[in-house]
Amino acid sequence: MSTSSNPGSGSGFPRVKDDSERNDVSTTRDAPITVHLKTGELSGERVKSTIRTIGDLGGIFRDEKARQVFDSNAIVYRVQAFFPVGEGVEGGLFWGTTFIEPGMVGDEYFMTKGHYHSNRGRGEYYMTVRGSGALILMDESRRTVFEPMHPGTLHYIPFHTAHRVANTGESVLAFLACWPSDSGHDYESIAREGFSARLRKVGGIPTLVEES
Ligand code: M6P
Ligand code: ZN
Repeated sequence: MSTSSNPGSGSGFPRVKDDSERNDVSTTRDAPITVHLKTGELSGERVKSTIRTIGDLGGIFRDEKARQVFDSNAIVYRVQAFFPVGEGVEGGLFWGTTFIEPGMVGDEYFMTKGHYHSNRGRGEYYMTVRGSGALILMDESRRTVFEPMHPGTLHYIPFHTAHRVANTGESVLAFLACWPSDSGHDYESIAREGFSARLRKVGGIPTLVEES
């Protein structure tokens, strides 16, 4: 099989033409992505970043007054991701790292918004690289459990399962993720119904407390 070199690749790596249509073997060869295994940091010109601040997380934490005490620009987490195909394309895979700052809102740990996949029949992998935390999983019968996260722990998120991560440690929690490109994010169901339990610090220990 020919491995034709990309024209115009004189200096460094050429830009891919159209990320959303791309489906060939040169996707990462032309524009490599690297993962720094100690920190989780992704690098490469096609890495996209998103930041979630305290101001973006209204309605997520139990203690809304405690959330409002923070500067609304304070960063709770950021996500770096690589989307080799367009969002919603069937058959592709996305890759990302999420970095959650240490902190508490009331007795709840800084955490991600959490979501179901819009396409409920899609699973996901998470793998922790730095810090400590908890992956909170809720199935569609609203049974909620959590898995402790430490460097090296691998977490399989079954399909039909809402997922959210809390940083229970005193340093940044970083985890890698891989999910299908046609998963989508359903935040609305979480906004409407929440998780059936919250991970709260009780007597110094992360504890799942059922919502009353
Ligand atoms: C992981 C993946 C992403 C997700 C991110 C933050 O990197 O699951 O799809 O966006 O965590 O989680 P959330 O979207 O719930 O804020
Ligand atoms: Zn997901």
